[in-house]
Amino acid sequence: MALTDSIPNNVDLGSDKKLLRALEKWQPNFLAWWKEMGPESFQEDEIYLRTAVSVDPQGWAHYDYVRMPEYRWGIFLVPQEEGRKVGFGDMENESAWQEVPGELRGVLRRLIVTQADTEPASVEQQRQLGKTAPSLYDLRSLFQVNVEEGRHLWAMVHLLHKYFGKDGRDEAEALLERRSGDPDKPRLLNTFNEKTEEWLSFFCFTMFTDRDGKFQLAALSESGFDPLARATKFMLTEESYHLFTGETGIERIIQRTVELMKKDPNEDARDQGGIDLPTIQKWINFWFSSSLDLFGSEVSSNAAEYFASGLKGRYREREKYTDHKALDQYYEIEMPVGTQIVKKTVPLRNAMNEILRDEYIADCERVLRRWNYVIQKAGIRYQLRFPDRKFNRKVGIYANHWFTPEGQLISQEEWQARQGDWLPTPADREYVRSLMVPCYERGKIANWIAPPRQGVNGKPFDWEYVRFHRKSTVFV
Ligand code: BYC
Ligand code: FE
Ligand code: FE
Repeated sequence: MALTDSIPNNVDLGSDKKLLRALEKWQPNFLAWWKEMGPESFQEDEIYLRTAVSVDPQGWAHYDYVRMPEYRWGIFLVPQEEGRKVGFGDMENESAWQEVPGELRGVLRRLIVTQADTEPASVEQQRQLGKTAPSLYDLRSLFQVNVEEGRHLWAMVHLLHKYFGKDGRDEAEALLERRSGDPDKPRLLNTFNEKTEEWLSFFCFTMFTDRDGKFQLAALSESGFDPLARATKFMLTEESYHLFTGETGIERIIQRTVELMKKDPNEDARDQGGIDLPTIQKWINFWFSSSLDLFGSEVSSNAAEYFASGLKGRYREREKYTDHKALDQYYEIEMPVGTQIVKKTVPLRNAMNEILRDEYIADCERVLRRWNYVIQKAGIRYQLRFPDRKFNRKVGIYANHWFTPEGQLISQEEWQARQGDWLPTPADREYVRSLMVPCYERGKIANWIAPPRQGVNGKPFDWEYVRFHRKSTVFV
C-alpha cells in the first residue's frame, strides 16, 4: 500500500514527493518504536477505536475494530483561513507565515520538538497499564488515548519533515530514540519521565498532564506560523476525549469510594478494597504540582521571545484580548526572597508562562467542583482541594524552596518530615498497585471504581470494546 493510502491526510501528500519519501523512511521506524514501546501484550487484539478521517466538525471520526499496529495515523490540518494575519507580538497584522521565517527557525523547531516529544513519551509511560485495566471500556479508552498520542507525533513530524529539511528529519528520528524515564536519554520535560504504573496515576495524568496539552496546544494554535496553528487546532479536537477520560475516571473512583464509605460507615474505604479520599488527595497533589511545572518558569525570557515573535500566544489570544502587543503592562508574581515571599511586578511578556498557568488552574478548578459535588451529594464531609501553586515545584522560581499545600514557606527539614502526609509514600503506592487486578469480562468492573454513565459512541457499557485474539488472552 502506498503511504498516501495508508496515511489519511488532507495535506496533499501525494503531490509532494520529497515529503512523501521522508515520511516513508520514518514510518517503519515509528512502527518499530510502537511495537517496542507501545501498549504491551495487546497488539494482536481488535480494539473498537476512533480514527480521524477528515477535519469536518460533524464527521471527522470513524469508529471500528482495529489492531493497533494497523491504526491509520493520519495528518490533518484545519482548513487554511484566507488572509490570516499574525495575531499578536511585534509582527502583529503581518501576513501569517506559510514557510518558516529564517530568523525564527531555531526557536520554532525547539517548540515543535518539545511538543512532539511529549506524545510518544506518554505512550511509553502507559505501556503496562492494559494488563490491569478495570474494565473493557477503560482498556479501550487507554488505547484510544495511546493511538491518538501516536497521531499527534505524526502531526508534529509532518511539520519537521516538511519545513525543517535535514535538521527536521534528524529531530524526527531522535523523537523515536529518547525513552521516558531513561537516565541516559530521557524525554525532554520532567512529568513525561514520571511513572504511571497504576490507573489512579493514569486518570490523574489524563486529567492534569493532558490538560497542559490542551493549554499549550491552544497557545500554539494562535501561532503566526500557519501550519503549526492549523495542526495544533485539529489536535485539540482529539484532546477533549483524553481530558474526559481523566476527569470522569477520577470522578468514578470518588463515586465508588463514597459508595463504599456509605455501605459500611464503620470501615474505611481501604478496608473494603477502595481508594480512600486522602489517598486520592495525595495523587492529586503530586500530578497537579508536576503538571504545573510543564508551563515553565514564572518569569521567562523564552516565553517573552515566543510571544514577541508571534510564535506562541496566550490562551484564546484573539478572542479574549484587545491589546495583542502586551507592552508597557506588568504582572504581579510572588517571589521567594530569603525566608519571605515578596510580590514583584514583571513585564507582562515575561510572565506569559504564568498567565497560561492561571488559565490552566481555573480550568482544573471547574472539574474539582464537580468531584466535590459527588462527595457532598453522598452526605460526606470531606473536600478535595488543589495544593497552592508553589507546592512541590521542580521548575521555576519556587523550585528549591519548600512549601506546604497551603502555600506556606517551610524549611527543608520540615518538608522532609511532612512530605509523606502530602505526597504518595511507597506504602500508598504499594496499596494502590495491589488493587490493580484486570477485569476483562464484558459488563463487569473492578471493585475500586464505578462504571461510566455511558459507553462510547452510543454503545452501552457492556459492549465488547476489545475482541481478544487468542495469543494475548493470557490475562483473561
Ligand atoms: N521539565 O523559560 P523556561 C502534551 C526548561 S503536553 C524540564 O522556564 P520556557 C501532552 C526549558 O526547556 C504539552 N525542563 O521555559 C500531554 C528551558 O530549558 P533550556 C507539551 C523544563 O521555554 C499528555 C529551561 O527549563 N507542549 O501535549 O518558557 C500526553 C528554562 O525555561 C520544564 C509544550 O510544552 C520541565 N517541565 O517554557 C501527551 C509546548 N519546563 O532552554 C501530550 C512547547 C521548562 O534552559 N513548549 N524547562 O535548555 C513550550 O512552550 C516551552 O518549551 C515550555 C517551557 C512551556 C515547556
Ligand atoms: Fe497529544
Ligand atoms: Fe492527549
